[in-house]
Amino acid sequence: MTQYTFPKGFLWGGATAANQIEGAYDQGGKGLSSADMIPYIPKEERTGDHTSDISSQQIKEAIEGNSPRHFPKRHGIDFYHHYKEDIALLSEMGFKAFRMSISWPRIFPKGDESQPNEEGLAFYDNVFDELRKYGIEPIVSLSHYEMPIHLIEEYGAWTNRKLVGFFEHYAKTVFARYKDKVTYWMTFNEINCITLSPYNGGGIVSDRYEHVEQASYQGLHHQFVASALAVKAGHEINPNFKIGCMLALMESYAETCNPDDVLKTLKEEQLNMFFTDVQVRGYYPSYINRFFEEQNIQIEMQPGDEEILKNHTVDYLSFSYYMTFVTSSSPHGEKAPGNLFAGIKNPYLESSEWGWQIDPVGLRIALNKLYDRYQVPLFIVENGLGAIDTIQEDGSIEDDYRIDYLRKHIVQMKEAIKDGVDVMGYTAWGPIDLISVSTSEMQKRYGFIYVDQDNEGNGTLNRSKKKSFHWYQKVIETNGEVL
Ligand code: BGP
Repeated sequence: MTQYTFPKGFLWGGATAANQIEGAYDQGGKGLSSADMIPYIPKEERTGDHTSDISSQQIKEAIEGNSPRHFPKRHGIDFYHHYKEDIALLSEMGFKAFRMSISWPRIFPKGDESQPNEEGLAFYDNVFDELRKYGIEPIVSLSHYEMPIHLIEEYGAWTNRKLVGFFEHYAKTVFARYKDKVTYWMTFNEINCITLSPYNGGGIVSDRYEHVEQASYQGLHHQFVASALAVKAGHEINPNFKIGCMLALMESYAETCNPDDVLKTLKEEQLNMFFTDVQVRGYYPSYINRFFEEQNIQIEMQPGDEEILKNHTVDYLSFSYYMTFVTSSSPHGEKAPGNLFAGIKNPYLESSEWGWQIDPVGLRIALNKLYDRYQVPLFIVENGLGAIDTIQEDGSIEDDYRIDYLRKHIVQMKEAIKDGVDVMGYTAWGPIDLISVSTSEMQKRYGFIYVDQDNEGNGTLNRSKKKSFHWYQKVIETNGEVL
């Protein structure tokens, strides 16, 4: 029978990443991570939109400790010490699910050790126990934009095949440890990021490679294999595990009905679907060969790789959705930025304060297309509005703009469910204000819960409820009936 509303057991909640919330970067035996190297650069001094792709020089300064900059991802919002208070607030909102990531260098400080760091493992035991206490399902990413810095400096990060083994060992360690506490996993956050923002996605420092695309796509192949091996190991350790892939979805419309525009849009769509084609279908699609040839990219595969990819595909497909783009065969006009990508401005859409084009209907389109293509459960694991919040005199925050954004997207998700799409859950990005990945800002806030901290790291870190807190609480309580 057609599902006309949100299914029972729908995973409502919010999503975070260790490097954007935890802090305590040098506590509990944690090693330095790639994210710990990323400084906050004020807007006036920035050269691009994205500040996460950094240079060898910046890494050197950060490691030697002689940079005058503030490093926001080292401190996050200090979830490491506030997790009990934060989880209690999430539970008050009625969360069914909480997406978070494990910080790899908290478990393996250097990344290449055989023995894990017990203090790191114990921290996540505590977090999972706390979530379980309130009946909140943890949704855990193994890798969300961070890796031990040692693996970058010593091995060249994901360009090196050895990373596959290190990652597999890390995955097996946490799967075995948390097999009775966690059911839902995902391997690499926004796996397409490695080709768009190589440092962020794969620890690849662009100035160290002559042909960065070659390095990135080779690194990506290693991530594909590592992800499939993790799926294999996870299913062996607990057959009930649900292990997914995660894509930054980049829906784009052809600017006109000129066949050249339509073709260009199709080609861009293939380049976005390439990642999930491999992880859901289990093989490299034929269209990618031409792209590799034109870009002079050669993927080195080992015997057995194709079989690994084929035999260990993911259980579900999760993705982030923030904006859409427009594609033209002859690029022109004003650019509309996005989290990893920029396109042409769409005259029918409004934009966020950061220029991201807001497109709720695009979410319904994307859900339909993804389900047509793959026929596996879909999970929206990131969606939300980054905005500057103003605190009223009485301390309240009237974030109606955020409610409006989320409501419109949830309405369209519901329409997609009516269309017959199998959607398993929705976790809004940044339920508690956190550090922005693209700009390292604190003032780009997504939360239902406000955190008192500014871009330079000053503030009490006190948590308070915004208007959207009460709105989302109602949405979850009524399983999406009251929006
Ligand atoms: C996604 C990342 C998240 C998150 C989000 C919002 O690409 O997976 O980690 O931060 O984008 O982006 P930003 O923080 O730049 O606003």
